[in-house]
Amino acid sequence: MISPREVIRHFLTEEVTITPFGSGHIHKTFKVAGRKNFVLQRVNNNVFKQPEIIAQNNRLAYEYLKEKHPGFLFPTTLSGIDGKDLYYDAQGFPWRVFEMIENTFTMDEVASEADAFEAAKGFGSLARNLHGIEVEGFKPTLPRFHDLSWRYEQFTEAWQQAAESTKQAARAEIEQAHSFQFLVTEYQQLIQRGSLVLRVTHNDTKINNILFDSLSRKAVCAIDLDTLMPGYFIYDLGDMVRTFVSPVSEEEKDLSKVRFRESIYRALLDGYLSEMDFVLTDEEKQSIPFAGKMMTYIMALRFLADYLNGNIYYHITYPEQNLVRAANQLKLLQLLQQSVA
Ligand code: GN1
Ligand code: MG
Repeated sequence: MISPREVIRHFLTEEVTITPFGSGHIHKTFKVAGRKNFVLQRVNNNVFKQPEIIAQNNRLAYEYLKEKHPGFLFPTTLSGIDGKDLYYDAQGFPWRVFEMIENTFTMDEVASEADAFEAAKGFGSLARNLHGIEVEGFKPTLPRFHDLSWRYEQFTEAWQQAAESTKQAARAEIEQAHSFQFLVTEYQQLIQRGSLVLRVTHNDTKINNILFDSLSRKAVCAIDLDTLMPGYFIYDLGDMVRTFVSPVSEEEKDLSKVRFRESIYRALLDGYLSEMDFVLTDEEKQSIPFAGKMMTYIMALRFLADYLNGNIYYHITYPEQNLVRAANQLKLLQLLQQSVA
């Protein structure tokens, strides 16, 4: 990899210290400490094949928010010394820099109802403030990203072409994944009935994509706007359910620790609806119970497919990691299926 120290010179002239930062699965992220602090990121352009679309969508949102909701915090990238937002290194990787938003922190697991409420309100306020923007101007940065039918097909392909030994190792998870196929049908029906409104959604509303204020613990802003694009509200609400309700994250190996916390679920719904209640249609609200199941299922399928494909998509630190993540998500899905109606 080209050294981040070399790359940062294309954005800043001062002396800085660079250290690895964050817990994302896709990009490489660094903290840059100088007179001010910055976040430096090498964009994974194997995943995001057209990083310019990210920039274009973000610009549209930024301009709209600046006009309609001045004061709303929406993190944008810095221009490089050449005036461009993205710097392409000698290996063809795009890099970008954000200003660090100080006196904030992220969490990987939700500890309290108050935190669940705040984080959901944070994502909800982004959705509410973008309500009214022309959706047609936004292009998908990742086509069919949360299309459950397509994710199921991809899982099926991965399963069919995996080596026998890999399939054996994942036998229990594959069987469980098949047993939830009815959710794909439910998804298709929702879409076909036209029950959901196409909106500009965040599409990656996991708990660690909200910055909390270090003192007040209020939500400061949503980060990771790579997948800000047309979508349905269930994608955002569902990924919150997926990452908030269990006391442990998707990385937890001890499945007995994966639990559904009813009071956290209620708090996150309250927080989200405190912003979005008057925006969502009555028909959309009927699909609230489906949201968490759908997004938990989609992540189970994606982790499992990646394991079967030989771990080509998500960063892993040990060989079974994607299988562990899939098992974790399938356990959570079972709990959601029992508890949410
Ligand atoms: C990926 O890179 P990160 O951690 O922000 C993934 C999300 C998953 C998430 C699971 C572009 O997000 O869809 O929910 O991992 N993003 C992409 O932790 O695939
Ligand atoms: Mg992301």
